[in-house]
Formats: sequence, C-alpha cells, structure tokens
Amino acid sequence: MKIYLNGQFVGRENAKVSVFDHGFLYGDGAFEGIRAYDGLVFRLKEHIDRLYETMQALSLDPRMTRKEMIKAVVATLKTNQLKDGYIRLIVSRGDGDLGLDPRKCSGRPNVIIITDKITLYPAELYQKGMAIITVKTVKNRRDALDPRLKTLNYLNNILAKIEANNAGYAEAIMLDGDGHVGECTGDNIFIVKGGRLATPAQGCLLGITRQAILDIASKTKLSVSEGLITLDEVYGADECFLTGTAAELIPVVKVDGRTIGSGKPGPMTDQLLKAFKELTKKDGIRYAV
Ligand code: PXG
Repeated sequence: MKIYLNGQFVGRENAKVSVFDHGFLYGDGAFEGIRAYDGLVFRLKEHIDRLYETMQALSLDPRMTRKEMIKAVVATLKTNQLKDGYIRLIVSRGDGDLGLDPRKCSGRPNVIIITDKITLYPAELYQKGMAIITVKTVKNRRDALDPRLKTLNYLNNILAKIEANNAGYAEAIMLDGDGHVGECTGDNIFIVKGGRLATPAQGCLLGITRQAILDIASKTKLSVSEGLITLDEVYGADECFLTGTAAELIPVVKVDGRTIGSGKPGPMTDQLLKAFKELTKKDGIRYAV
C-alpha cells in the first residue's frame, strides 16, 4: 500500500508526520472520506470543493489547486491499482510550536491521501434495517464550530459514538442545541412521511450522499424538503434512512424503541438506494488502473 504524502508515494512504515503537526496537537485541519466505484471516483469534484470550503474557513492554504488535488487522488488510486476503494484525504496545518497560533506553524501543511479497500456493512443490515437511539451529546452550535465543516476535530461525534456504543447501538441521532434533529455520528438522516422526503438543513454536514439523494429526488419529481425536523416527526415517519459515503443508504427501522412505519425498510428507501447505485456508475471522475 502506497500513501501520498506531500507529493511523494511512501510505504505505510514511512507514512509519518511530526508530533508537532497541529493536526495532531489541536485537530487543526480538514479531511474528506471519498469512495471509488469500479474506476470512478464518486462526485470527486464535490468532495474537493467541500474540502476547500472547510480549509477556507480555517484559513488553511494547502498550496495546491483543486485540480492538483483531484490529480493527486486519482494518482494515489492508480498507484495502488484500486478500482473500488475508500479514500481518506487529510490536510493538516503542519508543524508548529506548542502554541495553538497557526501563524507560528511552518506554513507547509501536510497533504495525505490514504486509499484502502472499502469495508462494507453486513448485507443483513440493509435487508432488516437498523435500530438507533438518540444520544444526549448535542451537535456543536454552528456559531461555535459549524457542523458543515469537515475538520479533524471530530470529538463532538466521537462523544456521541461512545454513548451509542455504551448503549449497544451502532449509530445514534444527535440533536442540535435547539432540540431539532441534526444528523447521526457519521451519516445524514432522512425521513419519509406521506410520500414526502425530508432531511435537516442545519446542524449537519452537507453530505455528498445526502446531496445525491436530493438530486435524485428532484430529478424524479419526488416532493422533498430541507428544514427543521423534530424527534417526534422521526418517530411518526413512514420510513427513515441514513446516508453516507461508507454506508450509502441504510434503512432505520427503530428509533429510541419506537418502530418506524412497518418496521421494515420501506419502498421509497429501496427505490432511492437503487437509483443511488445507478448514479455511482456514472457521476464522478473516471480513471484507468
Ligand atoms: N455526517 C457526518 C458527521 C459525517 O462524518 C456524513 C454525515 C455523510 O457525508 P458524506 O459526504 O459521506 O455523504 C459524514 C461522513 C466512516 C466514514 O468510515 C464516515 C463518513 C464518511 C466516510 C467514511 O465512518 N462520514
């Protein structure tokens, strides 16, 4: 396995950054989780745009253009001869002293691209749907650290994940500071009620998969809204599912002990998952290994 590290390909044993990197010291950096399907990087341009938006908010200059970043991702996949895979792209602030001031850093961010085989969730989870809970850890307020930014500081989500783990659940709903549904620890959430699709507009990452589902919905003229969702609306939904690069679309059949709809993955979830799978065959940047 070769890892892209600041323009070079190195083996795993040499893929190292300094303990003085502010990504390590403070979580000061940005990242992306991307997926390649049969020689096509799904919505790579959109992932890179989101990365640059996060870096802009952090005043972090990667010293690479978006085009160069796209080329680096593709080159890493080619070097590793991966047609299907998971891509973890990280841009950290780089070396500095022990103070948190980014101006005291070298100005040379570390750009790292790790590719790996994708680990898929068990098929059973997609057939039966999953049970999730709501945890007490709320989303970071957007005026403190906007959940739209995909930064290396994931402690908010990790605390929620620990709560979910302790309660014996694989995923959990996080509310925003006002008590509205935000998202799950690593996925966006959708509900279906009376044929209408709805997803939160705030208190969540603007997921690439979430946007793909919204695009499919508007193309197929499904009624869809982005706005405030309460937990009671989730409990009363006909269907519920989560979206994310790793999970794609995963049905949810129980929330906080309440059965959602029929208690089985619903027809709209099925239909959207099929349409999403079709999209992963064509919407992205193609490469040859
Ligand atoms: N919300 C959060 C907090 C996330 O971290 C999503 C939503 C879904 O966004 P995308 O753009 O992926 O549709 C994420 C993304 C993993 C893994 O291995 C997690 C994510 C992405 C890729 C892999 O757990 N989370």
